[in-house]
Amino acid sequence: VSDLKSVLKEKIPEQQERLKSIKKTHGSKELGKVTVDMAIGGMRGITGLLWETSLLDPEEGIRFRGYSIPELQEKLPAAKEGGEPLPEGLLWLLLTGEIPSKEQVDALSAELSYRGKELPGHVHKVLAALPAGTHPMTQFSTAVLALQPESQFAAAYQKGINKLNYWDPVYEDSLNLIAKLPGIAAAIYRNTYKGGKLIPHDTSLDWAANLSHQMGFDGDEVYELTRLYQTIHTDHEGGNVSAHATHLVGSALSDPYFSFSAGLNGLAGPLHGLANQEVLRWLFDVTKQIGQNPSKEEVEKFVWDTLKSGKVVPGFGHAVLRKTDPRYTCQREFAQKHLPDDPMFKLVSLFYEVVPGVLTEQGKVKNPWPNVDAHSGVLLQYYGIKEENFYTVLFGVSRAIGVLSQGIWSRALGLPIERPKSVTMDVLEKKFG
Ligand code: NMX
Ligand code: MLT
Repeated sequence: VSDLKSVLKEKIPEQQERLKSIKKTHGSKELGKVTVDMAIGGMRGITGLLWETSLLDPEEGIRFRGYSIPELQEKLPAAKEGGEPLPEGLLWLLLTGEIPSKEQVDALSAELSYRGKELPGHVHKVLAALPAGTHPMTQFSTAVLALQPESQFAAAYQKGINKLNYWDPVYEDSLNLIAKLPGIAAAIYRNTYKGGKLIPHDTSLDWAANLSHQMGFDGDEVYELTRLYQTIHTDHEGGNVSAHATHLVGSALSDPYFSFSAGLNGLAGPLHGLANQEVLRWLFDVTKQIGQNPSKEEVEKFVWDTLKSGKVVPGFGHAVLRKTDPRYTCQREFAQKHLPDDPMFKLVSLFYEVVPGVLTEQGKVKNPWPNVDAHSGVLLQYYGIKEENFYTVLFGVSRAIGVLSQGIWSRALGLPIERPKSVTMDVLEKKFG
């Protein structure tokens, strides 16, 4: 067997046994303590989720099924010799734990192309009915929800599917949804910024190149950027807002359309995925106020002014990471290779020199280093994707690959409905007062 679904299916029984044995042998052991600060402080530091597809180390950053980003760049099949990984390969890795061959990835590209080449007509109508000026993330989440009537899982549940088989229609829904996302994102882009003239899906292109192509951007380099971008934004373990929201909603056995739409609504927040849009606005503010070539001192003052006005510095800080995000580093390397003299890249580099020092001096943040969102917009700008309001949609397309892969495993492993206990202030005062 070598197609994705068969390889995945073979792995499920052994992983179910593995989890059973972990529960039996270690089920009552403690993973850590929970303090009042943690309950009040967004559950920061509580280890309380099972998430198989990736794991975040505070110092080293993300690993996908054990592989770092440089390792993925080396090992995953690429569209061209020495090029960036194909995100379809990462989908395979996240679902099976195995690095696929080029043939397997090509077959998966063709399958996604087949599943995704047409959007149901009503999705276009739903998008067209939204008022002009509706934010692209609102459009995106709405379009995903508009696909929900296609859910094979919801239909199977109504027919009384055995819980042992949940994973199968969830797999079908997830693959169909991932396949359709480039078409949805491109339709939103073309409707919002290019007068509604859509560009048809090209069955000869891989999944990421099709996204770029349907948006209206063709060429080797922009395809490579899209492949890299779509690979690195997929997954960031389970506790981030979009992953956790998708997981939470899916745990009620809401189907992948419902749960991913919920995840997108979380990604649309400025402290999470919308930060990539905010970074671009902030960089434009800098150039408007102090020009394209500001000095270090001018940038330093600008950062302090942002902090003093009670705003966050977008693209910096992280809830778990304590070093520069490796997703930032690989985008920096891409820029050094392809756009070393771009003035906006130089500005981003200047911020990398200045911001961590200012945030450290201010003494509030736990992590003064840049995250993924500090760099992505500048690369997109360079290739002509100038509309920063759209950037979080691109993040969302990628995030589907991670959170839906875990969603399939959550159903295969029979994970239960998520329902942590909450308390009132009254309870805390009575308990500890
Ligand atoms: N600029 C200014 N203040 C900050 C920043 C920042 N970049 N990061 C953290 N702080 C503040 C934070 O608001 C908090 O202040 P207060 O005590 O007044 O509430 C204090 O520093 C301590 O926060 P941390 O524990 O360091 O950070 P936390 O885990 O609460 O939040 C983020 C993590 C990512 C939400 C936060 O660093 C932030 O708001 N960064 C800017 C927005 C951003 O770039 N988000 C994108 C994250 C990546 N992604 O794609 O999702
Ligand atoms: C993410 O990619 O989800 C962000 O870095 C946020 C996080 O991990 O908390």
